[in-house]
Amino acid sequence: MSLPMNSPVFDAPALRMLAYACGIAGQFAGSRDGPSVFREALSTLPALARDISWDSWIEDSRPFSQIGPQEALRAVTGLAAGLAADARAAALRGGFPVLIGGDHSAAAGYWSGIAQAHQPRGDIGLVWIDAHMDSHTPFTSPNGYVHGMPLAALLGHGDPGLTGLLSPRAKLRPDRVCLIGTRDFEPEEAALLRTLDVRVFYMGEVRSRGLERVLDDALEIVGRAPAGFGVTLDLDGIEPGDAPGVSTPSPNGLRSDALLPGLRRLLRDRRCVGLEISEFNPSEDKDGRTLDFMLAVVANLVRDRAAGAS
Ligand SMILES: [Mn+2]
Repeated sequence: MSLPMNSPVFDAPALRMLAYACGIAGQFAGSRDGPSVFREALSTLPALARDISWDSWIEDSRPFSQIGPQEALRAVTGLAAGLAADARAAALRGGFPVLIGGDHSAAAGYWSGIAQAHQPRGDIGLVWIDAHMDSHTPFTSPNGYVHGMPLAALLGHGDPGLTGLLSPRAKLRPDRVCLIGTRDFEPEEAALLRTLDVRVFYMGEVRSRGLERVLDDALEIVGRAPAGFGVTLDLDGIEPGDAPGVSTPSPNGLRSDALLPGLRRLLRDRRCVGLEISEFNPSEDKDGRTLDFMLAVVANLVRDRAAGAS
């Protein structure tokens, strides 16, 4: 590890937070409020707030009603460029970068930035936890929503504005990526991932083998990447009863009581270089269940990173 994460000379905060306060890529205004609701809740927990700095706040405030897919793609591309630059800067500054979204189009900018920060050591891997594949291109998408495209873009497929963030190269290698909890997708996306030979741990496999075994295999895949690996959590990957605060819920998902220790295992791995939590829509959250889950993930992360740094 050449990063200063564990170096005593750096006085970096344990976590560097980035916000993507946008819902435009999925046309759900509620997900735009996700980062501010999360930040507000975090600020009431001083034990955590001390170890956290907010480095970047990407916000989109335009009205949703008249925006078509083409205009949304242009807008998202501009926001993603800013996010990519900020994510790269946060990763290079030291401290563990965490993105809070916002719709999942955040992934294109965030992981492009993280990948470019680590590029001198080679590729990064990525664990993609999500009900969906997010592997459409503008040619295959049935509705043109950009939040259904970020994984394809990171693999080098799609609109050049998204595939070419910071660098024209593909940001992820298919053999160092895997999806977990997949259950809701279109055939064109499955076809792209099959062609690229990306490993997909469908929800059926998670249920039959158990999340622990699946994570063993996932770590084997993403652990091949020489520059470490990231974790992207689309909250709709979780069973809607456990995390209702999302825009596109999908039944029969990952149970939060198993996912919380599973995520902790991934995130405390010394090779882990970043976390993204996306699609938090507070207007759909019941009893703050989704917010509580996010806070628990971040609390574990702060504890584990602070312990690792001392
Ligand atoms: Mn997603």
